[in-house]
Amino acid sequence: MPFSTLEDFHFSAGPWNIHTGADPFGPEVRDDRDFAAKLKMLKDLGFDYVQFHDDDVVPDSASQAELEQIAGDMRKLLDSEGMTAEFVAPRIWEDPRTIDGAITSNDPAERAYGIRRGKRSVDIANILGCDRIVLWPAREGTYIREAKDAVAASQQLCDFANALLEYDPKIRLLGEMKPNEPMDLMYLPTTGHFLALVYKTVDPDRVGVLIESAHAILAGLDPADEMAYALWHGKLWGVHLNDQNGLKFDQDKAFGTANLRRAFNQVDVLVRNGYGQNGEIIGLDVKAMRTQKFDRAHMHLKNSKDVFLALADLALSIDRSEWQALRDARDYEGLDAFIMKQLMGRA
Ligand code: XUL
Ligand code: MN
Repeated sequence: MPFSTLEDFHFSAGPWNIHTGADPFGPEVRDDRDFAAKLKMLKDLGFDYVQFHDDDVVPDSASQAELEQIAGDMRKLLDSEGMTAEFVAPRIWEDPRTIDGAITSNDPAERAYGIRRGKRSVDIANILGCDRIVLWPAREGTYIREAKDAVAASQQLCDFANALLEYDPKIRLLGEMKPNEPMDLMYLPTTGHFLALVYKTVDPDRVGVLIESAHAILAGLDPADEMAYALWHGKLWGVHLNDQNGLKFDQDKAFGTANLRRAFNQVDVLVRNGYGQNGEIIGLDVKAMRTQKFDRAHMHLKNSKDVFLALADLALSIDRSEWQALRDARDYEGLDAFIMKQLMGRA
């Protein structure tokens, strides 16, 4: 696979990435914007794709007929702005029926609700014209290990994937794994766990992963190596680039702002492995600081995209023969200095 070019990269973000600044300890600090305003903002910033949760498009209370109508209207709005849906993710963590999980709840009626919600996301995706469903299994875990049977839970996660794959023969499912939040003990806490589950599903060819930088970092893993492993499986179908300052809450910092070198290594592995050439999108999952004023509370998106493009430019122009010569000589101190100079613009 040849290297990606800058033209291979298309960017996406979700409406939740332009937000009001509420956090678990305090209320909103900025006004909200309606979806159409967010869409225009994204377009102006050079984004061509939008990420959706199911209820960003259609409220869960809508009937099937209403779903078709509302999702159809959203499709028209996207078309009129020249935007495309990247994926739909069932928001299976806010409903009272999913307090104990939507997939691994001990109550079969709640598990049935989770599957119904997943199928509705497939219906919405079809109307929006995208074939990707992203699964972030937020409440699939426990606060105390004795609360659920972890072997049964593994099968329930596989059953959920199978239900969606069987519901629609074209849909693809992307697992987005996160180790630390909101549950204490999360099932399938890393990409590697989900990749092992992929091969137990009824159609492994239609199951892959979306890797979020911060989620890998929170698991104590290097996001570039996580991406490399998924690329080797041919299963890196989405990314959520962002950054994370140590083992804290999921910060969703702008890409590259906590650790530029770690960001470069993510971009480099994507560039070297032709990411984007089969329709994969550069997705961002970033949030403006709570302390940012309203009028420029979208600049974290632009900043992240600019950092990505600058690092992609570096990955495409860096002297790879010098890099290789340093590897061949096992001069890793020299390689360390070489990379640092590149990142500092002092090469
Ligand atoms: C949670 C997270 C989600 C998913 C989509 O940490 O990243 O927003 O990206 O459900
Ligand atoms: Mn994410």
